[in-house]
Amino acid sequence: GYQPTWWKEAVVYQIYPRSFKDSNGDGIGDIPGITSKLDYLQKLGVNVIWLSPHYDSPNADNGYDIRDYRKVMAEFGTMADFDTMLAGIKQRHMRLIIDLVVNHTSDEHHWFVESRKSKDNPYRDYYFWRDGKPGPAGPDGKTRMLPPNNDPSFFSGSAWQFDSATEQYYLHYFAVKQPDLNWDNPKVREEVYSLMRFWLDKGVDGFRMDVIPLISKNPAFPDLTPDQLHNYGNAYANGPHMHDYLQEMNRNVMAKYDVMTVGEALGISLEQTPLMVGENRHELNMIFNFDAIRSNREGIKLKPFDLLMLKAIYTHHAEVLDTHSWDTVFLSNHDNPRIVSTFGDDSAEFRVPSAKLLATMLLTLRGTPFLYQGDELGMTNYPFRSINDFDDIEVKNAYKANVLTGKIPEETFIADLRHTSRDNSRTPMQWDESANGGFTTAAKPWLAENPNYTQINANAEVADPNSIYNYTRKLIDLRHAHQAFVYGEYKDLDPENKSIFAYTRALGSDRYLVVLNFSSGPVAYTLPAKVKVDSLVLSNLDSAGLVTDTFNLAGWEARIYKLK
Ligand code: ISL
Ligand code: CA
Repeated sequence: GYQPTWWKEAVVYQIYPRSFKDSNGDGIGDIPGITSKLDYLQKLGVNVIWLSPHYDSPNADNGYDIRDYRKVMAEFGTMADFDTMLAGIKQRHMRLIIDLVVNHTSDEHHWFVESRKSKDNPYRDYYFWRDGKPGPAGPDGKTRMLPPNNDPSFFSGSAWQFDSATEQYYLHYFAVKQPDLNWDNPKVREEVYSLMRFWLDKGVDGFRMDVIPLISKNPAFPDLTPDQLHNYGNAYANGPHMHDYLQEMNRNVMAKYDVMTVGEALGISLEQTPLMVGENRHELNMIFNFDAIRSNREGIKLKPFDLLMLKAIYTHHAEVLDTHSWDTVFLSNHDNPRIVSTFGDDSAEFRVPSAKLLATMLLTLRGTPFLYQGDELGMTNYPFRSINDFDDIEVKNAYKANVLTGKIPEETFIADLRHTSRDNSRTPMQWDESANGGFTTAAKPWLAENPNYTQINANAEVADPNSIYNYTRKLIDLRHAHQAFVYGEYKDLDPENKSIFAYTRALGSDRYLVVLNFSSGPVAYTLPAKVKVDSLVLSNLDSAGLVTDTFNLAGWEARIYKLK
């Protein structure tokens, strides 16, 4: 049997604070801006807000580089603003989870400022410092230093940075300004548990844990093999003490509060997942597995979407993760392009139905659904034209490493990033038809608003009963009204069908059928004989009171039926 829990029944909405709502006209989204939109979120019906980092940061990676874990980023407001927001969230019966970024800090965090000063500084072992390797001699006959090993950084180049103060290298899996913390040092772990308690004692309801599988490293730092270099994320994840540290964290922190935790499980396979989220493991409640969201990606290139592969992934999830190891469902976040542009069809004809179809799927599959800000409006990718249109450090570094060195032609690079850049989902929220989409009164927001805000915006959609926003609201209501969508068994009715995704969710006698046409053309779909439809519950087109065994589905049509 299953254990009913609030975080299993919740619908989560991710806010990227920099891009949500600017309250003071400086062009940057902020916490009072979020507070001013809580009614909007409550009306949508979401239960939990996941807030991307709101901490003091020099913003090398938009807040994923934290300088002070106990301070609010000045651009976002004050601690009083945070408290007001949290109170507003609770008043509306919603909850808040915050981003826990503790694989690394900013190089401006005082731990690192101390650590880099000298080899015997008390904070030296908070990070990984290693001697370089002597390399071949240069033209002057002097030996050149090489990094301690061949680990690459996710943001291009070596994961080791030479620091002249002590003539050693420090480890940074991400930007040079994001040194990795040494979790083998018990003092580091105590610091992390203590800052977690600081926020939990304020009343936050849990954490989304950034790249949490990377926290445990092999201190010998052997070179990666050529095979490992192809997928270094996997090589970095799942280190020797990862489970020990998560269990210790759980015992010391989570076990003492009623909280939810979701780990960003970079490098963790589905087969390894039950070890992190199994009820009896006492580690995390759920994780983000990237198989689905990256099913049509190869590096910075978008591959053609393959429905058969996506269905196989969800079925595989249902097989591996039972009710004792909970799952998440998501196809977008701040690291990925817009859902409708990537998995749907953002053309004028199909943007609305395909965005609704994707929402139908996310909110009726097994696992806690995570919606990303703006997806409830069907916001689309941005028409990037040149490197100057981008902000993201990942793009800027990759441009230097690949375009400026002649490895990738400029046009190819920009054309690929137009489809896959993280900045696609970081353009500001489109609130209304006024200048800059009502996001800011500044002349220029920190990242340009998508010019389609005049057509696509919250103001218009809240007022339109047939909008993506109001359809998403109905879906959330439906999920909340019927536990079959939360706890029900999942079955794919036709895994080999290349355009239709048809599945049932069943809890006892409460049984539903979801039929999704993942193509732009009409498709006739005949139900298996044993599936008997009772009545239509919801559809994204006004197709259909029709109840027969063969459905004639229009392009991107989605229907939910009650079964007999
Ligand atoms: O988005 C990616 C590549 O386009 C991933 O490699 C991403 O960097 C990875 O999923 C880790 O993401 C998290 O940690 C990063 C931060 O930049 C991301 O925003 C965050 O979600 C470092 O903190
Ligand atoms: Ca602001």
